[in-house]
Amino acid sequence: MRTQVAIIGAGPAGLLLGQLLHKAGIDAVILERQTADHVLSRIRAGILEQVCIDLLDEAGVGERMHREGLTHEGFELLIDGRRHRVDMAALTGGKTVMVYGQTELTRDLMDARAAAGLPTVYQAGDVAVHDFDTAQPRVHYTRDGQRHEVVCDFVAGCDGFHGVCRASVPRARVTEFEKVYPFGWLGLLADTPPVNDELIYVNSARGFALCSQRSHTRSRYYLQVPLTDRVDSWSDDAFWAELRLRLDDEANARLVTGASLEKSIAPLRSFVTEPLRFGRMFLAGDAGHIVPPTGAKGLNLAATDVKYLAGALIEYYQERSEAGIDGYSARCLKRIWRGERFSWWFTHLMHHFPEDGAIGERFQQAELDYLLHSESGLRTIAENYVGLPLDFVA
Ligand code: RFL
Ligand code: PHB
Repeated sequence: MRTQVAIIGAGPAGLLLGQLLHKAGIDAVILERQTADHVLSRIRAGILEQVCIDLLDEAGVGERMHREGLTHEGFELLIDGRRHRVDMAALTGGKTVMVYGQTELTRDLMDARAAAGLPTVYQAGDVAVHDFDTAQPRVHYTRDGQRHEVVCDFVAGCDGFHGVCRASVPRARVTEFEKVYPFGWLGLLADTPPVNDELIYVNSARGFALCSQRSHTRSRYYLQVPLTDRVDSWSDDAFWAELRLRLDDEANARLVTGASLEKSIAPLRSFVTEPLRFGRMFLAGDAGHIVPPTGAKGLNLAATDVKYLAGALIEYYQERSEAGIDGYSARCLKRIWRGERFSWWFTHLMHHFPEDGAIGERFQQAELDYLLHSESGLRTIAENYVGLPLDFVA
């Protein structure tokens, strides 16, 4: 098979790239290791920045998102039993975020791709990328016991943190920056009305918790748990009981519990690969970088990588200019590091780090005390949360 761009991975990054390239008349094939149902069963992000919303509109898949997504103008911080509202809109000149699950966004992209008759190979096994330093990269995969080859101009590595693209680059050509946090997030999804109209980020004596949502009838909650905890040892009842201990009276009075639709533990990690381009192969989204989910940045950073990559490839095909692809890595990394810094900092502010000792706890309390009583402090949180501008002056 011959195509212009071979996209590895049908997560949000790969599917969005496929859609933007299609709109520009550029051919792409997507190779995905899992089934479509498996991709849709992974419950992940829930908050979209305006940049991401605009991009989905540009890709022509924003209709259901605007109909069903919930616009949020603020969120709450529950610190030591007291609520503090971060009025994002007031602090950022009217910016907001949207609650719309990654699953829904992925489904919209999959539907648009199917409706346009664009090729996606699900259950593509043993994907291997070759010759990405030449003008004609090749990708091999197996399907139903048969080996296939895709010959292309470019490879887009949208295959997530455990993907094959980054792993195919000789070690000497990559620098990886990594921090693994000493706890995970236990998440629970339930068809119960959310406990609050807005999200509540909780720093309690028993650790972090988050009250999030997918709609007016579906809630998503998270608890900070030790890395040694196993999801099987957390019954639904145990989850709700622990959540109650981390919430305030007002939230407990409104909390509606119910059977979980999904429950999983995600480890927390900060990770960046430099560079993001290797000859004619590019990394985008989780394939190149991971953030802890506290700042809700993972999916949004993936979307901006894709915006830059689509722009660079369109410039290459339409104007025969390599400027965009040459600048891709540096341009993305500048934004990625800002998202990484915020996610790391906000994670530090909101979680328990027992190994930092009593002095670490006092520093955290003092920092929260400063931020929550300073308009500049609150604006710093709000500005980062709604998403920093796309390009910064060097
Ligand atoms: P994805 O979504 O991981 O998609 C990558 C796709 O590539 C496929 N793949 C391969 N295909 C072919 N051959 C191979 N060898 C392949 N290896 C992998 C995979 O099956 C998959 O379908 O990456 P993408 O598209 O870059 O999207 C990024 C987002 O998914 C991610 O940033 C966020 O979901 C991160 N994240 C969260 N972000 C938030 O903002 N809020 C959250 O609450 C939140 N929760 C999460 C998360 C990420 C998690 N992971 C990755 C473990 C919870 C979890 C559990
Ligand atoms: C979610 O709804 O899954 C969610 C929301 C905000 C975060 C992380 C996860 O910071």
